[in-house]
Amino acid sequence: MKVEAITLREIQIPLVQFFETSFGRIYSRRILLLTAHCQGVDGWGESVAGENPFYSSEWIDSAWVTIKHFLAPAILGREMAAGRESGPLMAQVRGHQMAKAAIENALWDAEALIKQVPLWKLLGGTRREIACGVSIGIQDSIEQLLGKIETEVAAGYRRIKLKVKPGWDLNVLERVRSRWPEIVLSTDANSAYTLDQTEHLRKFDQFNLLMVEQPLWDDDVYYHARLQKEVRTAICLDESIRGVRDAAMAAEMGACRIVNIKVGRVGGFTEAKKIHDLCQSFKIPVWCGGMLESGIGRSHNIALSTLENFSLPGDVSSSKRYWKEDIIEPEVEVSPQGLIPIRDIPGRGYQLREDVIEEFTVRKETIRAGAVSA
Ligand code: OSB
Ligand code: MG
Repeated sequence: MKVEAITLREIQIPLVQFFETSFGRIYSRRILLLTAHCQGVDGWGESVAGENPFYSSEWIDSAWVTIKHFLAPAILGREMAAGRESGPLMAQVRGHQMAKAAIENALWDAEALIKQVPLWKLLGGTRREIACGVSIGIQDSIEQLLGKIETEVAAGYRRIKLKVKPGWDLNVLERVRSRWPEIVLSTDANSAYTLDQTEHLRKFDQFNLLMVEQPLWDDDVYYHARLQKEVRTAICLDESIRGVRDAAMAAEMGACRIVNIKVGRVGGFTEAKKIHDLCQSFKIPVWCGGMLESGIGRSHNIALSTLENFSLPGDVSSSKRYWKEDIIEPEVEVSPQGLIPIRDIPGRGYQLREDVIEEFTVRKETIRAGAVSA
């Protein structure tokens, strides 16, 4: 497998419903898609870098220039036996996991097509269906939130995750739990609290939550370990886990009892698999996080979720919760039992709608070996 050229593309798509976290609200997405042209086979990847550097320091424009000037030149023209060989070639660049993941995942996508095997099998997956939950953003009112939860529970989702922040937390959980005492419920704070608020965070314990996700700083492990000793509810780390060493540190320190794996946040499938295996050895269950992906990233998340230790419902939900029209065919659908069946065909399992991709594209640039210098 040799990468002859890489095409970067930005698509812009409106979300069917706005999405609000503790760091802000968005109404539409700008998504970087990447095509690795490998001697007749095209592999596709999606970067989870957002519209702004608020979830992490990376954002779509930083990913674009980092790929163009450093990562693509490190990959172009190189002969590789497998997608996993791309990581070491890009290792000189520090950080920029979301940019690296777009390339690495495109190469796994190509590898699965070249070998004519389903991507989920190539990754080492075993599950034939995956369990789905939803992440519900902060709303304008609690009534509006209750309406959304009602819709998702009726659709069959197996876990409801609520975004929280100071002022939208205990009051909300009180109302939700009194209406649904039994549903599997969790919260995600996206780093909205500090260790000074331990007493406040301890009050989350009364709501029988599956987990509280990333309560403290995005780059922290140590203070989460301190907090986990003070609260009964399991802490789950998202932002803090940028690679397998972070996961090992968190496991050894007892900073969490659950890990959210986002393949785009950790630099690609190879690192995601390492984190999966490490967590399994510590008996820490993992689940697949989402970043409001288009169909390409979504199909990759589905493939990853087939690994054994993805034993909790992920944030991978149906295309129609995000997009009027997704860029893949068929769109991702969740059964009334809250499951996505795994498609047993070569590659990512979903065809691309290249006409729709073209329609949403606002810029495109192809990079060839030797054509760009830093
Ligand atoms: O923290 O998991 C998060 C979306 C954007 C940025 C961060 C997060 C999220 C989600 C959405 O929770 C999950 C999804 O439905 O894709
Ligand atoms: Mg999160």
